[in-house]
Amino acid sequence: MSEPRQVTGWVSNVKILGKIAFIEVIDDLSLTPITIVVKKETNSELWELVSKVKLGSALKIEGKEPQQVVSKKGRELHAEEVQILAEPQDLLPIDVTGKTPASFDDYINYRYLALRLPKIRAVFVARSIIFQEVRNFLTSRGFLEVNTPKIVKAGAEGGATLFSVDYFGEKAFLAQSPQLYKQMLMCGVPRVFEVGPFFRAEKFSTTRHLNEGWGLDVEMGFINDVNDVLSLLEELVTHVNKRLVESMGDQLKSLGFNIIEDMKQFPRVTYDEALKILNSNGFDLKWGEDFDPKAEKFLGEYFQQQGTPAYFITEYPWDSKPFYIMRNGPQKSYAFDLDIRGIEIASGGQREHRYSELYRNLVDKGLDPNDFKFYLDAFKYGMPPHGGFGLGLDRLVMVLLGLQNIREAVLFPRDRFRLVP
Ligand code: ATP
Ligand code: AMO
Repeated sequence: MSEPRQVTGWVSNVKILGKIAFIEVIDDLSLTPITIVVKKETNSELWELVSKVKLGSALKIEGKEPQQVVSKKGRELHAEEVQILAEPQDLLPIDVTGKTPASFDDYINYRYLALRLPKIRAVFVARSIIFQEVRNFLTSRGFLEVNTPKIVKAGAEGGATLFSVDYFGEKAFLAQSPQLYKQMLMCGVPRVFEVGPFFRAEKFSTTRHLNEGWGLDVEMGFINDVNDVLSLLEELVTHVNKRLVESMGDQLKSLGFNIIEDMKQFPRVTYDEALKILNSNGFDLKWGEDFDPKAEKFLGEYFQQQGTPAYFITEYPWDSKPFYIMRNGPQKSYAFDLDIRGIEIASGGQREHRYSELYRNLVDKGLDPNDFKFYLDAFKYGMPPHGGFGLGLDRLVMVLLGLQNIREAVLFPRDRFRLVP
């Protein structure tokens, strides 16, 4: 037996086999419970206590690890002292043994309990690794982590999807993205990133839209062209996935997650080439049209068949992209999307950094340059060529784990019908 040690956690299963009690306890951030063993003959007082312990109780256990572990789950503690810290007052609304599945909604309504289930806990452990690795990668590449306001005066991604806020009598909005701020910062810092929430009043009820999400925004100055941004994004996603697979790939696979073991190189196809692929496969899309979810899904399967789950679509029509994107000739732009498994994960591009061109872009998109004065001003003082992207972190978690619904990747999702918990 080892030195005595302490374990704290919740009872997820109780098995009494004759004179031995096996209490499974979810402790730390482990994805499998630790088995607490109590033998009647060694400690009858303790036996009395644990043989009546209720499922879901919070315990503190002192005990020793045996030399040989019998439990298939791999970790065991022979208890010497058990303290019941809290007991459930009601029947648990979801089965924490995982034997009887709960409804999709109940896993969200009782998320705190669902987190005791290895398959749900795994998602949020993976999410935390993904967020950490995003930060590690970008910091190692010389990016400054910044935080920009979430209550703003102007939207950057189209007026229809803004939540309005009464800001001491003045009309304000919840930020749809840090777009304007991260670009303004390009006039003072060469490379920035932000991990933060964004808000979109979209009335979609899809499996990949939320009304509050977490985004990664990256902006890099002094770029040669948009390919610098594509390469950085490819390296970032490859790094994050690699680290995820290294840290918990085996556990994820054994829990049934359809992970991506190898990202492979990301093909780069232009919008025109993607349109050609789609239209030669039964679609009837006109030049300039955005790819709808059906077309995105088809392209996802097309590239998957070639063994590449992630791919870029570049040179989008300028008309379909926001004012801050740089034009590429009369009709095209330097905007791109990154899709993984047929879902848009990120979009970005090279920006228009020349004041007069940017001013013209605003006018051409029907926007009033006066509303954007604070932003435009930054382009007067030596704004370098720059580009970047916005990446939906909830969507990234979803596709890297092979989840079917973005709500599974978020602790307390906000959609049109969900404001609590
Ligand atoms: P963007 O803001 O760049 O459009 P997005 O990630 O919201 O990004 P997608 O999810 O790839 O875009 O969907 C592409 C577009 O298809 C959406 O912007 C939206 O206009 C439209 N769309 C997607 N799902 C629906 C839906 N259920 N109902 C109506 N429109 C939808
Ligand atoms: P875009 O509007 O494409 O671009 O958003 C960037 C990424 O954010 C994610 N996303 C969403 N995820 C969940 N629910 C939503 N409602 C939602 N809307 C967007 C997607 C999307 O690819 N400023 C630009 C980025 C840039 O050019 O830097 C922007 O916001 O994964």
